Amino acid sequence: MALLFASPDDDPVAWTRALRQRLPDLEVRVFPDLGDPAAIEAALVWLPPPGLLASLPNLRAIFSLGAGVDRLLEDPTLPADIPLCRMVDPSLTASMAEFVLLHVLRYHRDLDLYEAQQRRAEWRLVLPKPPSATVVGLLGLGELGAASARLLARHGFAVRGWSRTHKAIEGVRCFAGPEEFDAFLAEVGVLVCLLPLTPQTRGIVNASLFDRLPAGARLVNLARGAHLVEQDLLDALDTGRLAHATLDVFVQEPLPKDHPFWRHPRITITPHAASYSLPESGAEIVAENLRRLRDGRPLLHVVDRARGY
Ligand code: OXD
Repeated sequence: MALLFASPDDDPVAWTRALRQRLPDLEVRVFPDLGDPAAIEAALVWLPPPGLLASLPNLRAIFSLGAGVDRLLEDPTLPADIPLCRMVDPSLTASMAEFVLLHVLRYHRDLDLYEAQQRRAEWRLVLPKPPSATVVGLLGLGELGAASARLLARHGFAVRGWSRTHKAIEGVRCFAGPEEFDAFLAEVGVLVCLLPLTPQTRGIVNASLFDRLPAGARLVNLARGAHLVEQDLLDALDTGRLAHATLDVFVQEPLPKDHPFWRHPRITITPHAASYSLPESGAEIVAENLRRLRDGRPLLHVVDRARGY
């Protein structure tokens, strides 16, 4: 069986090696060297050029290298009848939870304030408080949100989570649906967005959400840029409704050089760096799905296209 690997961000050599260690008969073709497209039965992709997957006449499965599949689903030529699988990989989940903890700790220990004070050469101590005094709210309790919530709870933070349907996670106060949205937000000091991007969640991080948070809350968006209404964030930071924001994802990536976020004193930017899948563990998941594809067994982590994740 031939698999097409296409990603501008992942190492094709490491992935090919890791896949072939598990499936020695697998032929891996690395975009743009497709060879005969008719021989390709599976594709492992991140941000493939629109139309690429539709050009493979015998494709039987699409595996995403990322947890989020919104960009794939936005391609109008994406073959409708071929299973699309999300990446659910322990290394991706662990690196996301680690990044969430990093930023929550940073806000909890007021490093954003100290960085601002440093710019003014100002020496002023903010008395530390215990983690239980910081309420962290996770928007999204899927694979990544739930793992992050558990890690935060283990560190002693007061953790709340909000999702479309009810979840039960030990140590986490779980809220669900539009009717519990206000109650979820009411006491959140650090809001972390880890939602999938769907028509329902696009623009969900907006002025009306900020108004429901306690004044001076901090925001961490690690999901997708389109969850956030950019001008609403700038306004909320200007009025002090929000104290600070950390953004890893943007509507346009790379973030254009003249974008106001770059130079804003109360925004921290990272270049879509929160989480990544290591070939050694991610390849295990893909290899298992390739075995299942070969044997005609049900694939793992198939996206519900109507739901969008
Ligand atoms: C993902 C991402 O979807 O890195 O995994 O954004």
